[in-house]
Amino acid sequence: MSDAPVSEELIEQFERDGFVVVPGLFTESEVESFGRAVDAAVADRSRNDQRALHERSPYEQSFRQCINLWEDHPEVLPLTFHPKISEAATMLARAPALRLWHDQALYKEAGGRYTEPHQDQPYWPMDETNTLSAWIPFDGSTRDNGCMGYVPGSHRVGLRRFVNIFTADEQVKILEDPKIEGVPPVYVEVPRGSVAFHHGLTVHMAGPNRSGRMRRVHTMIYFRDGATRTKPYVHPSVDRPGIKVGEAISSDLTPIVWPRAIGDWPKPPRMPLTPVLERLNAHGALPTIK
Ligand SMILES: O=C(O)CCC(=O)C(=O)O
Repeated sequence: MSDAPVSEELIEQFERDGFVVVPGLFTESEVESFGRAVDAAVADRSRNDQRALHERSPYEQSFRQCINLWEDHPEVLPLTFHPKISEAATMLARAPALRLWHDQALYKEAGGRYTEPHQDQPYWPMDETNTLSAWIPFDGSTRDNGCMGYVPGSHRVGLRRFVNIFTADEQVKILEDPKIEGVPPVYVEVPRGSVAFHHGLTVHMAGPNRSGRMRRVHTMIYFRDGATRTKPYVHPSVDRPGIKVGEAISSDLTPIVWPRAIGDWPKPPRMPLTPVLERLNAHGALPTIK
């Protein structure tokens, strides 16, 4: 029997479909304690936001987004750098080494709106597409609470299209793009303790939360070590460490997650936000490091 967290069959499934659910990556007690840690971190980040759901922007009605909780909430760090998840991601990417792009909690409130179909990669200022996300629903995800839907194979058709989900731009209908038109999304319920992975180019979305309870999700985004910044547009993962276009994306803000010795946890860097990011950070989406 192999100790590897993912089988060759699951890797091939990921390569074919652009998403896969890997079962049993967490123990029950880990799900319980990590869920509590992220709950507390999200509550802390959003402590100054008194707005009701309907008072928020459409994007914020899809979920509350708290980025890089590993930096300012030490109890989240062992989740973001969980060796089993890091190793599984590296195997799925068939990469020699992966770095963390960033982590984020995505908490979809009861009554929260659907998440618009999009690809992740166009939001990131790098051309290399060996990227993927781990999506961890602490209570499991269902059609009722806003599970994810994926367009199978959409990462392999040469589609790379920016969808402005930040302003809920209904003009851009990526599902009608000729490259994937007619391929229905597959909605996937993820059991508690399992992790869903999707490729950075996979078109995906999530349903609304009709469950009456918060959909509690934590995610980690990974990219292959050696990628370079190829675009100038604003992103905290490269702007905070001052990485310029043409430079390798390697800093203490995006540490190697795997291979990494067990127990060798990355040290959160003390990198302040840039003035532009300070202005964008109205509701605790980013850590404030002074
Ligand atoms: O959780 C959601 O509603 C959307 C998640 C997503 O788009 C992502 O993890 O890339």
